[in-house]
Amino acid sequence: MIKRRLSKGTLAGLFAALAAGLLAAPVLAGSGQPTPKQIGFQEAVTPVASDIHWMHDYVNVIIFVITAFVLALLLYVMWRFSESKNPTPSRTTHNTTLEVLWTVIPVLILVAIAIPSFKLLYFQYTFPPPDLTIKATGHAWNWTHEYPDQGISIDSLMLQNDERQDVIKSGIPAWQVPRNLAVDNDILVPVNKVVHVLVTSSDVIHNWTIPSFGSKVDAVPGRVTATWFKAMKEGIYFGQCSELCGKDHAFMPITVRVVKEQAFNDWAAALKARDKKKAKEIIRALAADLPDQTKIVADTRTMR
Ligand SMILES: [Cu+2]
Repeated sequence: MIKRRLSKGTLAGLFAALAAGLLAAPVLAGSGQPTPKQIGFQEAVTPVASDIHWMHDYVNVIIFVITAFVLALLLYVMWRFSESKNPTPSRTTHNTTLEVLWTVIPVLILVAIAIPSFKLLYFQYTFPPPDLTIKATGHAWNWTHEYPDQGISIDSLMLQNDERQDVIKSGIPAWQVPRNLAVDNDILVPVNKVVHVLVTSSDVIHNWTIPSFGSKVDAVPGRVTATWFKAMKEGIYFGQCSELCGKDHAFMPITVRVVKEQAFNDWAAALKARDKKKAKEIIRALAADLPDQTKIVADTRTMR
């Protein structure tokens, strides 16, 4: 009797821990960059990322229910049909009702997953008309971002540790200069605008990725691939090359600042006029105004 109660208690504890992990996942993360003790995704700031997070949680619930059901069945079978409880096994080999059920129910579950999954896929690949187009070219090992309509081009290289210290000393808050993610030249995009990113490579296959935007697309030499995003929250968002490309694959990050349209226009105009100093000043002013995104956010999928 005591033994049975113990096993029930352990089981309940296990389920509780799993459920807690599942529910906690969307909340234990910051925005735009990884944060210590993070469990969930970085905050979604685009409709696509928001839908990806929803899809993840939805499928996770289904996985949890199926796993719990199969575990319960296994435990029941081990107990009910053990040799001591069931010395003469039944010789039944077919049960039509059961066979129909275990075929039809999984099919229905797959359909329930497929419908939102295809919807999401269509959403990701149906590009709304662009407000801004950027061409991102991966090199071994850095990124070039060109703004064809603004006539500007920006090379971004990862900051080494001593360079990071210099940037922090120049007035950029330390949380905006994370190790192995910060670059020397951030790129800017306007908030609430549709941005098309045309992605290619000058050498090997790289991948242009910003987790908070739900954007991830291969950069293939000789081809142009594309992604789009509509960032709905001002801030600084970091990404990395996400296709194994060689020895410095881990050291070619991407830094995107989402800013008000006026700030974007000023910055683009300054760069067009080759006034790098003014462009840096605009970024410094923006950086000072940002609330700390490494703080845990309450809901990571609010953008829709
Ligand atoms: Cu790469």
